[in-house]
Order: sequence, then structure tokens, then C-alpha cells
Amino acid sequence: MKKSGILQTDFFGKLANSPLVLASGVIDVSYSGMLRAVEAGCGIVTMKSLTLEPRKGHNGPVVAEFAGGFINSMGLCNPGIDSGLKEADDFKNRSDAPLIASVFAISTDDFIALTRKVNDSKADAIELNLSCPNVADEYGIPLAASKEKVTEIVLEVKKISRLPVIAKLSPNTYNVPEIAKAAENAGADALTLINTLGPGMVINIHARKPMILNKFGGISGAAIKPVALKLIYQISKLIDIPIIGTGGVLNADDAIEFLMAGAKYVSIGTAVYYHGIEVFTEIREGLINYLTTNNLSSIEDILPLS
Ligand code: RRO
Repeated sequence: MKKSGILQTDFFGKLANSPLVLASGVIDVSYSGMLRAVEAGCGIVTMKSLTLEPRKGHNGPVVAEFAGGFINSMGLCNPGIDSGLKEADDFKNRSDAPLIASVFAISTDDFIALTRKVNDSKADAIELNLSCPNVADEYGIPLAASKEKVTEIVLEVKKISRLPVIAKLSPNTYNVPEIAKAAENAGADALTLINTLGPGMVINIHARKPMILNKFGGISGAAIKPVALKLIYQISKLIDIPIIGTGGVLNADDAIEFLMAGAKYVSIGTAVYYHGIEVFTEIREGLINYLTTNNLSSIEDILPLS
């Protein structure tokens, strides 16, 4: 990893070595996976969304590749909040990189219980996953589809959280900007935009069956990048809180597009499946080259489009 300060950025008063974020759900159940991401050049890590109780998730295959990216229906597999936060603390005992604890629930009370646990951990921020597209059979449509629910949950969590609160929203509704504004009005400190698109479906024509056992799943990768960019651009004009942009970032040029759309941080998930964890090194070096070539002295000099 090249040593350079020009990518350093602030994350709620903590120093991040780059604006690159490890997306939730990618090699982030254990502290060692998150450490590897940071060693490769990632500045901030997000953990897999944690629920109050452990969850096995859906039966496999849960992930498949198609021309535009990936389809997944992991089904919220996670070790539960208590074990998950032990990994968070193990990570923080070994690294200064900011860590975002992602949590998932369907009721305000459960979000409050999860927040109390995160308060007692070494995490640097809490992300409310209001937008998993893969558990509608169990829980109904994601909370992020409702302005009222987003408002209530963010308001209540903000009352008790000692950490910055990030709301992760869904692209799968027409009024995302309105919901984003509601999250900010309720006190959210940042937004993560966007969770996976869909659900969608990919079929194996030889086996005559869907590529994943759950049939439908969230779509990530190159196919969703224009949707993410459009929402980030539109929403960044409406709100004053920072945006963690995510959705199809595969290389440094993509990351620069996200910064130009108005994101402050750029989160990377699917690219790790294609290129391994070294993708953070590649993107980091690509960003440094872009800054140097354009005579810019800091990542914050990549300004959003008007
Ligand atoms: O675990 C999943 O199936 C999953 C989650 Br929690 C999420 O937020 N987004 C996604 O695409 N998959």
C-alpha cells in the first residue's frame, strides 16, 4: 500500500486513511477480514448487518454472477449482535480505522436494543440497515420504503445513540429523495446510498432453474451504478449530511464518479468478489494518480458536480 496523506479524510472526528469503505456483507464477519481490507487501503470498514439473535441465512446457492454484476439472497446470515460486536472490538484493538456497526431489525424496540449494545462496543458509528431486499417473505417490505417508519426509527435511535447514526436506504421506491430528507430531519448523521436493487432474478437456462435457491435477490455491481449515481446526485443537493455512496464501484474511475455525484465516502463490495481484497490497493492508487495528474492536493478537492 502506497503511503500518502492526500487520501486521508475525516470520519466524524476520526481519521480515515482513505474515503474507501468496505461495504456491509463482504469479508466483514470476522476482525481478520476487516484488517485485511484496511491493510489493502480501505479507510473505513462496515460489518455485516447484525441482528439481535444469530441467523443462519438462506440456503445456497445464495450468490450468482451475471453479465451486469451479482445477485444475492444471503438472507441476513450473521452471528448475532453479541458475537458480532466481539469481532468489532477485536478489530478496534488492532486498528485505528473507523468501524461502522451495521444493524438490522424490524421494530423500533429492537433497533433500540441493538443500539444500546453498539453503544457499549468500540464501534465508531452505527448504520441502520433499513433496506435489506431479501427478507420480505419474513418481515414484509423494507422499512426504507416508508417515510414514517424511517423517521420514527432514526428519531428513537438518535435519542440514545452515543455514536453517529447512519441510515442505509433502498433504491427500490420512487420517493427515495423524500425519504432521505426525512432521515436527515429525524437526526441521521449520514446516509448510505444505496442497498442492492430489486429484488431481481437470474435464470440458468441449462438447469431450467433460478441461479439462486431463493429465486429472487438483490442486484449489485455495474448494472446498478447509474441508479446509485443518480440518487446520490439528487439527494446530495437536498441534504447537508454526508453520503456513503455505494453500488457498482469497480475501479478508481467509478469511485471518482461517486465523489463527483456528491458522495463523501465510497463503499465497495461486489468488486471484492471480482478482484479480491487488493481492489482497495488498486482503487487507492488510481485515486492518487488522478489527484496528482490534476494537480489536486486532497481527495476533498474532487468537487461534486453543480
Ligand atoms: O443478507 C442479505 O441477504 C443482504 C442484506 Br442484509 C442487505 O442489506 N442487502 C443485500 O443485498 N443482501
